[in-house]
Amino acid sequence: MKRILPYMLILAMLSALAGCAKKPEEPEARSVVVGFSQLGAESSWRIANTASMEEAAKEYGFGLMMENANQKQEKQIDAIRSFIAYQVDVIVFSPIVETGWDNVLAEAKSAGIPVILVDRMVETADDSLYTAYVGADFYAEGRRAGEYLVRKADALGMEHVRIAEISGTLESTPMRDRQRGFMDVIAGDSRFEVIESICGDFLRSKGEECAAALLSKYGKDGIDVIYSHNDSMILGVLDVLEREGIRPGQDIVLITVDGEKEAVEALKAGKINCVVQCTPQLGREVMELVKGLKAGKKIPRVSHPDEGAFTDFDDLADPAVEGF
Ligand code: GYE
Repeated sequence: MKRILPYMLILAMLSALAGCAKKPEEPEARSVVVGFSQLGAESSWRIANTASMEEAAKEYGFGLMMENANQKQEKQIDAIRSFIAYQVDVIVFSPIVETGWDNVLAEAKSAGIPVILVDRMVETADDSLYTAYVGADFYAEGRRAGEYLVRKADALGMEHVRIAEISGTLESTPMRDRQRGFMDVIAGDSRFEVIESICGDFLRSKGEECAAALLSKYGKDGIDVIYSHNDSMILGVLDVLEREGIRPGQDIVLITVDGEKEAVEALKAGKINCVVQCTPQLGREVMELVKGLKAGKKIPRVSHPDEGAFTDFDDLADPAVEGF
């Protein structure tokens, strides 16, 4: 038996080698490598988005080099430079803020590597620095939040509505556009007053801090509505309100954006009044564009997913009312 073992090993190695020899017959697509710079892990939305990108890359048979920047722009720039050095086929990235990318994007361009922006946008004078954008229409999301509030104020007969806004990361696309869309809807209606806008960086812990600061400044009777730019922050607010014996969704109207499970459950429980949807499932659309690019096709410049909102005016028992 002892003598047979080495032969068996050799045989096993030979058949493994034979297996290797088959490799070139694998689908062409496997030779595509995508460099993906994710901006962080600040929310359930972000974690679901990362998973969506990983799953889609696998499904399309693409290699995915992913770097997570932990909310640091410099780290994203480093990651993009490493993708250029590696000569990936396509660079995909979610810019944490909108400005400051021109140099590194110009480097990608001169290396001949196309860039697809996912989730967030860049602000640049040179539109040729990126090939496509895949992500939500954040302005429309902000408008949906505002439209809900107008309807709610009408339904409750509110005459003076004091709104506190908890914003996402300053200078990021969702922060800017969710604010702009919301403000555009309520502007010119004298019932509405934005008493304060503070930044919670899309983080649950900061949502808590913001809620505590707002309550100590205005008291529970000084705030009618809290509009949060994402679910993580509103869930932090909810924790604080409940701790203070304030009934979320009743004493203070809560409006949020994303649609993660915990927030949708809170909506069903009457603790949140409106959840504007923003899907993190962007991976397939991105990989479809990568495939198109590799096939030499012209790809759409902007792709927005279809989105809506869940509110306390809806039939919340409808199975379509579901979080991610
Ligand atoms: O709403 C928030 C996340 O950019 C759409 O970032 C994304 C936002 C999302 O941290 O939860």
